[in-house]
Amino acid sequence: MQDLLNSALQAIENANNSNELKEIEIKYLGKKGLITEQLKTLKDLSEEDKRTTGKAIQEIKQKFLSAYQKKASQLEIEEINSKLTAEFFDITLPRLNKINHSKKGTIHPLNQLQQQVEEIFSDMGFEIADGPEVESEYYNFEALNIPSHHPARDMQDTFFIENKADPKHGELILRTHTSPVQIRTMELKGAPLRIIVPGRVFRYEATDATHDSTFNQVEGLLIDKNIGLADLKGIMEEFLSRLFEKDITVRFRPGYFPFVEPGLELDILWQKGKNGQSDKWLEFMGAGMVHPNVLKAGGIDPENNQGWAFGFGITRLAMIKYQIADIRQIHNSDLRFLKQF
Ligand code: FA5
Repeated sequence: MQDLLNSALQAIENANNSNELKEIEIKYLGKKGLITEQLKTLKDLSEEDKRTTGKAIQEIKQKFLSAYQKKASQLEIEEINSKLTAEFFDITLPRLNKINHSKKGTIHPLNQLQQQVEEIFSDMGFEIADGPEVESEYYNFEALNIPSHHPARDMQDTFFIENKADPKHGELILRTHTSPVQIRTMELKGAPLRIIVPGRVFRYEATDATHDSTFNQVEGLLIDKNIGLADLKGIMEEFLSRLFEKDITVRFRPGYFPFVEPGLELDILWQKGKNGQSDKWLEFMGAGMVHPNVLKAGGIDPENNQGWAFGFGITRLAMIKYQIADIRQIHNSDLRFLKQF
């Protein structure tokens, strides 16, 4: 038995890792282990021998277990340490140059501009309103004083959604301008109102350098008592001067939109004419005093309230501000273009 113990202790001592140690435990203490087998022989011995031999085997077992546990914890520490060494990484290492940081995303120029527009109008007390891109004929046309068969419907060629007629609101369409949100917000909030509506609009037209079939507009609507066009002129000059970071002069020209009366176009003075040449004006947006029929459609009493509205193409504004020659570049997701902003 002393030999058995010696060989067991020697095996434990020589174990290189916890798997080998586990094998040794099975070899000596498993169901058919060498020490276990010794215990099984006890039943054939006399009472006297059982006691002495039993005690001796138990002592061997205890010595085996204590050597085993000592070795097990020693191996465990060794194994943790070697794992830590293998998995060590240096968090202070400088980055590898081959990682191309120019691939980091940037905010799309159109969104950058929209954020700026929202900020400036928010500072002037305007709230930002929203409406659906899939709109009904009622909100896009009728409520804006454009009945069906009105020639003005041809001014904005329309995408229709197939088989989606709604008896109350007419066909479903892709909105052709942000003006339907005027009616939706009047219905929702009533007077007074001071909102801008940035949003995407759609027109069924051929594209060229200045026309796209999807583009973004910003609608403006102010309704209160004793409101006039002088307020509109002041607000637009303030807005444009802040946006272009220089003093901007604007002028009104007569214009026609069925939902405003009088209707007008607003131009920006872009270049003062030198040496007797005429000034260069840029067409910027449509606007006018909200038509009484439109106020009525929105549930606002036209006897006691007035307002003005405007709508400009922010995609065109982006072209002016960032000097983009072709509007179609704005939506084609070409990284060589987008990385410039
Ligand atoms: C309108 O859409 C009116 N709803 C604007 C308005 C609102 C007038 C409130 C009065 C009161 P218009 O169709 O002109 O108007 O479009 C307004 C702006 O959208 C244009 O000045 C232009 O900047 C832009 N725009 C129009 N068509 C296109 C297009 N195909 N591609 C890019 N921008 C366009």
